[in-house]
Amino acid sequence: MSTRNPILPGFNPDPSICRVNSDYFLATSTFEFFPGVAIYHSTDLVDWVLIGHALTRHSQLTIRGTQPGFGVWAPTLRHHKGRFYVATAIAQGWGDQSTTPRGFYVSTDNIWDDTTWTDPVFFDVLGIDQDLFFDDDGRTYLSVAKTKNDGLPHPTWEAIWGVEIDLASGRNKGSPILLRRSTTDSGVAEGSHIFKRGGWYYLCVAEGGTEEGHQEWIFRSESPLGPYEEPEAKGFNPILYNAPDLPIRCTGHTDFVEATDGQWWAVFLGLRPSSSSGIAHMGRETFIAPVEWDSQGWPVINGGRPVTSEVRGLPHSKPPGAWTDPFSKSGLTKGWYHSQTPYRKEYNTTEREGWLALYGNGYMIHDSACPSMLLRKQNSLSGNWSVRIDFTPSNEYEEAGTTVFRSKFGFIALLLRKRRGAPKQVVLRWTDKETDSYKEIVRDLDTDGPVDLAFRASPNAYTCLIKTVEDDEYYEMATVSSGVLQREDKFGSCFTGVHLGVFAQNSNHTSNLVPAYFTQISFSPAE
Ligand code: 6LW
Repeated sequence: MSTRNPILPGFNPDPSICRVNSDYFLATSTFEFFPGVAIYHSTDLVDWVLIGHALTRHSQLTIRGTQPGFGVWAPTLRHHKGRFYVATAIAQGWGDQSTTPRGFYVSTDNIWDDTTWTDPVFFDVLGIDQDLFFDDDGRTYLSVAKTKNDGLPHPTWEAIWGVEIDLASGRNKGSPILLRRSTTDSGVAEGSHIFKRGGWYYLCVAEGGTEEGHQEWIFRSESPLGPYEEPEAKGFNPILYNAPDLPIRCTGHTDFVEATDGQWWAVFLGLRPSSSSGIAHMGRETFIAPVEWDSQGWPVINGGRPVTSEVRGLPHSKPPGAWTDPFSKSGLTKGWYHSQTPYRKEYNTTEREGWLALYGNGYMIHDSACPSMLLRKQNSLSGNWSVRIDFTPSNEYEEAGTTVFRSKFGFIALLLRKRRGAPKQVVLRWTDKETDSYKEIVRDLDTDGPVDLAFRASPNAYTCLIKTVEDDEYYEMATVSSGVLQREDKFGSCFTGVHLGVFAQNSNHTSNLVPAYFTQISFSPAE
C-alpha cells in the first residue's frame, strides 16, 4: 500500500501533529496571511480536512504592513488534559534584537470551533518556534530557538533553549538552559520539539537553514532540560535530509506522532521545485514518513532513505478533489485567507444570491496592508481555476479581478477596469523581477455583462484566459512563467506558497463605490 507525498499539498509549512485517541490534528504556519495557524484533522494520517484556525481575532493576531515571509511562524500543537494548545510567535521583521518575537500560546477545549481559542498567554523567553512539552509529572516545558546576541540585522537562530514554565501565566520557573547549539555549517538550530518514549526525552531540531541544507537532528536525555546527547553511531544525524538534486528537497522541521497501532510517523516540511523554473512556487508543503526505532532506541525515518512521493504503510490517498464555494447567505466556506489582518469586512454573500460581493479598499494587492482580497491555497500544481465576475467600475481607479498570488513581490493578476471615455478593458498584469515593476497586456472588452476569467495552471506556468458568458471558447491573453512568483533577492522568498483568489482595488487610495460580484469560483486539480 502506498500513499502520495505531500500529504498536505500547497502552502503548509512547519507541521506539528498530535493524536487524541483515533483523531489526528495537525497545525501549519500561515505567515502574513489571516486567519493564522491552520488546523487540519484526519483519522488515517492520509486524508486531511481543514477544520479551522487558532488565530482568528484581532486580539490574537494583528499583522498590518508585515513583509512577506514574516507573520505567524512555526507553531506547536499539543493536547493536554482535555485542552489543545498552540504555541507560536509573530515575526514582525528583521531589525535588531528588539524585534525578536515574543512567543505565546492560545488554547481551547473545543478544537472544532475557531471562536473558542483563548487570547494569547505570552512567554518570557524571546525567540521563535515555541514548543510546549507536558511531562507526566504535571510540569510544562517551553523550548525555543534563540539568536546570538550579536546585534546583526539578520539574526541567526542558532540554539535551542529550554525552561520550565508556569502553564497558567506562561512565566519562567527558572533560568533558560541551553539544550542544543547547532554544529552544522549554517549554524541554524530551530523548530524544536520535545517528546517522550520509553523513559527517554527526545529533542528534535531542524538544522541547516530552511533552504537546501535543511535537515533534522535528534538528541535524547533522561531529563526534559537535558543534558541532551547525540546518538553514538557516527553520522546517525541528520535523521532526515534530502539532497538538493532530488525532486523533493529541503526536508526537515519534523514532529513525531505514535499512531493507534503503535507505528510512529514523522511529519515535516519539504519543497518540490519545478524542473524548468527551478522554483517551488507551491512553497513548503507537509510530508510524512514512517519511523522505526533501532536497537539503541533511536528513530530511523523512512528506513534511512530519502523521502519520495510514495509512502509505504498508509492507505491510498485521494487526490485533492474539485472545489467550489456556493457563496450561501450564511457565509464563506473554510479555507479563505486575507493577506494581513483586515481592518473591516469588505465582502458579503448576502446582497446577491450565490454571489460574493467584494468592495475594493484603498490598498492595492501590491501593498503591504490588507487589500480587499480573498485567497485560497493552490493545492495541486496543475489544474484549472476560474471565476465569473460582474463588475462595472464607476471610475478609472477601480479595478477587480482574479489573481495567482504568492506575495506583493510575486503575483499574476487578470482584472477589469475602465478608462475615461473608453470601453471596459481586461488587463493581465504580473510582477517583473528585472525591472522591479509590472508587465501588462491590455485588451478592450466589448461587453458590459459578466465575463469568465481563468488560469490554467501547470507546474511551470499559468495560462491566463478570458471569455464572455456567451462565448464557447476562452481567449488566451498570455502564458506567464511560474518563475515570476518568486523573488530570490527577498528574505523568506520560499517560506510561503501560492494562492488563487479574487480582489477589488482602487489606485486612488480610497474605497470603491461599487462592488465586484463573483460567482462560480472553482478549482479543478489536474494531477
Ligand atoms: C520557522 C523557522 C524557519 O519558524 O522559518 O527557516 C520559519 N526556519 O523554523 C518560518 O517557517
